[in-house]
Amino acid sequence: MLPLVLYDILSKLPGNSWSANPAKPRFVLSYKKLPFDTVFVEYCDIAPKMKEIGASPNKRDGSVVYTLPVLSDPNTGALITDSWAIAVYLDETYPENPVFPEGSRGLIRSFESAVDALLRAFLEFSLLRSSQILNERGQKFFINVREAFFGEKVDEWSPEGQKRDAQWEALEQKYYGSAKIWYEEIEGKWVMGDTFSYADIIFAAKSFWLKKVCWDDEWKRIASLHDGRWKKLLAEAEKECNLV
Ligand SMILES: N[C@@H](CCC(=O)N[C@@H](CS)C(=O)NCC(=O)O)C(=O)O
Repeated sequence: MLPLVLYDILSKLPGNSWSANPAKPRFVLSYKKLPFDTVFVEYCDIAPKMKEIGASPNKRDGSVVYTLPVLSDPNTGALITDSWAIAVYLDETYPENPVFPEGSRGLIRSFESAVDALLRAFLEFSLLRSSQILNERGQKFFINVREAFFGEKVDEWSPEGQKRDAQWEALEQKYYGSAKIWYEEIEGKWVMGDTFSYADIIFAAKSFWLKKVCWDDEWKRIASLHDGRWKKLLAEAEKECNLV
């Protein structure tokens, strides 16, 4: 079998990998024990590079935008944009070790929407930290794109004080507070009890991202929340996916 190719976003961090959306297919590929190589692309080069390889653009709020992750599968010729479409493709093409237990896709899709909606309240903070781990060229581009998206200059995204405090409150109480309810609703380690699924990958990928982009004291704050359960859950998901 030829290795698949995952297009991910370059950063200054050791090992480069940091971004939540490309982390999801990385978790899936490793969980399924599929061989793959990663091509890291500078944020500002995503559109030209994806046009060059013939990848389809994505949609964001009605506009067309080239995004990562993209997966290329030389075994079938498939070239897929979007983390969700990639997960579905991988489960359908390589059914061993499924990440979507039978009949779960619709619910997991809703789960992802719920996670993303809760994240919105502290997105400016997380994206500020994300911008800070990019190389200069990538950082400039990233900030321009997100300033247009938020309608706010980068300095206004998450200034220390009331706004930052409210973002932390949303992160700790709404985001991880809701997750606590979901994960406590059923006995067992995962969202679906004893069955590991793409829902856990969605959630783990966000914690992975926060761990990578937050400053040490900020990650410690998240890691100690609810008796350390989110740090532990991330470590367990990484282990389940053969990433550590
Ligand atoms: N729904 C998409 C979202 C992908 C996405 O927004 N990717 C970001 C990086 S995390 C991106 O490539 N952005 C490029 C840009 O905004 O120009 C997915 O899950 O793959």
